[in-house]
Amino acid sequence: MISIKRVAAIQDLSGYGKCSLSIAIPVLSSMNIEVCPLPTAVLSTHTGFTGFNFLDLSDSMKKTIEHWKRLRVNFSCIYSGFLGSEKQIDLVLNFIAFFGAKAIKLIDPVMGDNGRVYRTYTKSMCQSMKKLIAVADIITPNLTEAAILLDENYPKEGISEQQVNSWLRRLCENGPRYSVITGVENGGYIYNYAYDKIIGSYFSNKTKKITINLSGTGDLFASVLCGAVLNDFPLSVALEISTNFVYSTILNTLKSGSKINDGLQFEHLLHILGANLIK
Ligand code: PXL
Repeated sequence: MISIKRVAAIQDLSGYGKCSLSIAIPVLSSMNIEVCPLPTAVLSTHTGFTGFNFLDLSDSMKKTIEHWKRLRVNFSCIYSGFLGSEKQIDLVLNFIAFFGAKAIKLIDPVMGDNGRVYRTYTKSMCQSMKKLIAVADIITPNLTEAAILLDENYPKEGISEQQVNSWLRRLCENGPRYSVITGVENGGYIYNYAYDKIIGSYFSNKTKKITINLSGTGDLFASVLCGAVLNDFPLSVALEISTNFVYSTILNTLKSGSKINDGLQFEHLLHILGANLIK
């Protein structure tokens, strides 16, 4: 019998521009993980476009969760990303309380980037996100989100490694074993940093900064990390796999000549994720 690990992926479904579920489903599937999508919202595009259509699915989520509860579905992992409303943070907390005992809880506290909060995120949603990371095992904020979670100002002029390490420790204080801070720019490189509070170890990986920020990279990073952890790679290796895959994808996107708004072009590279699994 070939067993498969199952992930509840709680994120939006955006039709054009590639983010959230349109990244998580192909990435995790190509890493031999079954994805059960629990869409938080349906959008025509991600919120970086003007005039996007946004359908909040909080009520539908509630019914789906009740159905899954009756079916007693088992999940190896609960992975949340972009949430559509404050109510949904409570729904995810409730989901974790019911399904989370044996599952790895990976919370990507999607709220903003480059020092700016996404348009649909209110101040009180950002505050409530602190409750959600408290029940996580792994969190993957970018620098903007880490600053929000720690009530710090966004470090516009950059941040030292010592300071990042202090932020990583503080992010773990209220819950998660592992904290990751993604996309920290320094000296022409982009760093992803991680901390394991049980072992007390810090890890980092860097790649050359080759472009302005492309949207969806945080979602791609978190999805690959999720798949690597579920394939039993230690966090340090999972970090390296995710960092390298995001870098290859950015290179591929630029090479393809596709417009920035078309989103990340990762499809040609998915086979690499499968190949990584052969140990
Ligand atoms: O990439 C994060 C993200 C996810 N989902 C939606 C978004 C964004 C960022 O803009 O708008 C709908």
